[in-house]
Amino acid sequence: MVPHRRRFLTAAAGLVAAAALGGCDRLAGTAFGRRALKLGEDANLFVQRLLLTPASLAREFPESAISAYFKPNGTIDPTDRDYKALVAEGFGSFRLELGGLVERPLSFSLEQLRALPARTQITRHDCVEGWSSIGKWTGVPLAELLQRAGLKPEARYIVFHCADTMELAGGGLEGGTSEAGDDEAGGTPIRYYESIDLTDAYHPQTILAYAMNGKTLPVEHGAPLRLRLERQLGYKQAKYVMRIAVVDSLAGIGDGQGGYWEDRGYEWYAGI
Ligand SMILES: Nc1nc2c(c(=O)[nH]1)N[C@H]1C(S)=C(S)[C@@H](COP(=O)(O)O)O[C@H]1N2
Ligand SMILES: [Mo]
Repeated sequence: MVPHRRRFLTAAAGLVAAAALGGCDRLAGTAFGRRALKLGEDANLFVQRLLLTPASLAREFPESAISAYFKPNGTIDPTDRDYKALVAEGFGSFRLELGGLVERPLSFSLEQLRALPARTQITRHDCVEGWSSIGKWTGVPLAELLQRAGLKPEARYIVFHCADTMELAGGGLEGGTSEAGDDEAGGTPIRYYESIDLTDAYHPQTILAYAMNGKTLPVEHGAPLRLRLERQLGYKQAKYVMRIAVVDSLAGIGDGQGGYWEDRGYEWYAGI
């Protein structure tokens, strides 16, 4: 412990000196510099581990606790033309888009998502309306996707853009794009959206689920992909997720409160 600590302090002092002398390129070019940079990586890992302590996991249940009936809620059958086309072809051409403040914008087919490391969890869903259901969810941890895309330093929030129109904005300046919605007349479709911070984004139980109770996720529960975020209320669990955007502020999303329901008065942090 003690020698390790001394090495740390020596390396840290040296790091400052070397950085002052010639910047990171020169630092990385030396054996000493490589050691110092490696130390930074270890520190990042340490902070991640701290954030991911098992004590902060939401409760998980045995198979026997799974609800015989899991109530579908909110949108249960999107009428949006683009979404219906995806349903009709079994989501074969579905791509999840991941962009915004990332080093590498990515897009994933369902097949690609299913090939990534998966997590299964049996958890209780609590809706703000006062009902609960227990379900088994399987999906890819959001952290896996974010790691592949690489967050830029300014990244603060993850925004989920969904396929389902909740209402039509009263024929604003942007005009009704007829290909976007199901309703032919007036208004820009306002589709469901949600957001979380990076702590929740990297939480091990934060997954994009493509299966429920061991079967392909059904349309009423958010096919082909829905968020599971087990330490928060039901409305945070975005269904029909099409696009994920990494942002530095929620100000430009909807009316600025971070979600469809948040913009209508619900709490942004809906901890249970
Ligand atoms: N895209 C989308 N996601 C949504 C909603 C919605 O209407 N549209 N409703 C939310 C609410 S209030 C709840 S309780 C859950 C319901 O999920 P379930 O249908 O699987 O029970 O989805 C949440 N996610
Ligand atoms: Mo809900």
